[in-house]
Amino acid sequence: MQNTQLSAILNEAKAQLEKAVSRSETDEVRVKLLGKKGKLTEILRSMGSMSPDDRKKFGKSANEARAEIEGLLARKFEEVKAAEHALRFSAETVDVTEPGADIRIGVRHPITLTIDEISRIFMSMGFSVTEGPEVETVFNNFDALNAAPNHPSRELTDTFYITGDTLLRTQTSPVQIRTLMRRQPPIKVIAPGRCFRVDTADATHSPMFHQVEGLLVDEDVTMSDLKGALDSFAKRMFGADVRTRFRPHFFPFTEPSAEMDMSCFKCGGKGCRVCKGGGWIEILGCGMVHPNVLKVGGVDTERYTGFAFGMGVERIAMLRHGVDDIRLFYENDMRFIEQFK
Ligand code: 2NL
Repeated sequence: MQNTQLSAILNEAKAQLEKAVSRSETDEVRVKLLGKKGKLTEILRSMGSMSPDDRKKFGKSANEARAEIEGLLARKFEEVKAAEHALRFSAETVDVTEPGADIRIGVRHPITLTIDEISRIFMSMGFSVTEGPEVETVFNNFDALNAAPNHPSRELTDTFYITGDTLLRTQTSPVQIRTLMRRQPPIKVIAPGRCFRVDTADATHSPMFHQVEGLLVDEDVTMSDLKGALDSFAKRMFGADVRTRFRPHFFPFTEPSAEMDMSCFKCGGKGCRVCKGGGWIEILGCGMVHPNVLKVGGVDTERYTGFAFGMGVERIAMLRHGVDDIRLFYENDMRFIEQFK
């Protein structure tokens, strides 16, 4: 190397390539020094004014410098290319043997499972399952069910009214009223679903809860049919050895009316924590359909009679599974929900 300009360019090439970390940065160095407007190119242009002798010598040196820089560039290029690949490989590494992300499949809710179980039992006795709206008319929810105009459950403090004549149903009976008004006997349906009553939530109360009601209307239906069907239900839901008893009660929509107790499935009736010592557990309300209700559906009350019943799904689920707080059903804590699948 005989020329200070050339050695300056060579040093510049070395210094800049030292810093370059990518192929594009390396190429920038090439353009700056060897490109059309590069420094070396510029110097070569100035050779025109040299004597032939100087030009020959300088040209030789310049070619050597170019060759050296090209060599440096080529080496650097390979170096950063390898580094870039290594970086990309490590960044894009996929462990094909890694197990896939856990897909969480939900489970059916314990209330759904309980409704399904109750429905299955009544379906096996020939009942069909019917559904209806949660927003109902005051007529379907109260008037049609023979509730006196001053019946306490009609109060604003007990029922969620939407308007003066619509409300959130307080039981699923309106579904059966709809069935009665649409069809003629024989009628044999159950109506599971969500109900609403103004209530402060505590361990046994919730303003939203579920019921399964049943209605059977046909010729020659008696209280014995009611007792047989509901006793059979209790045995299949809670165990073949439970016994049932019927205590007189009052409902506006049935006459006579009763509440059904079953002997405690836990202690067999001796008295324990589950039955609170009494040996009996109340599980549903029932009765012979009041003629006034049958008349709403245009049913000939001289020819047909019927029985009806209603039960709280949460209560049945709590008894069966030993759940002590109704609010657990509505918190959507999967640790709770998943125990019932
Ligand atoms: C209870 C009591 C009951 C009914 C519901 C009913 C429906 C029609 C006609 C007559 Cl369309 N009755 N339903 C009858 C007796 C009792 O529910 O304690 N439920 C939780």
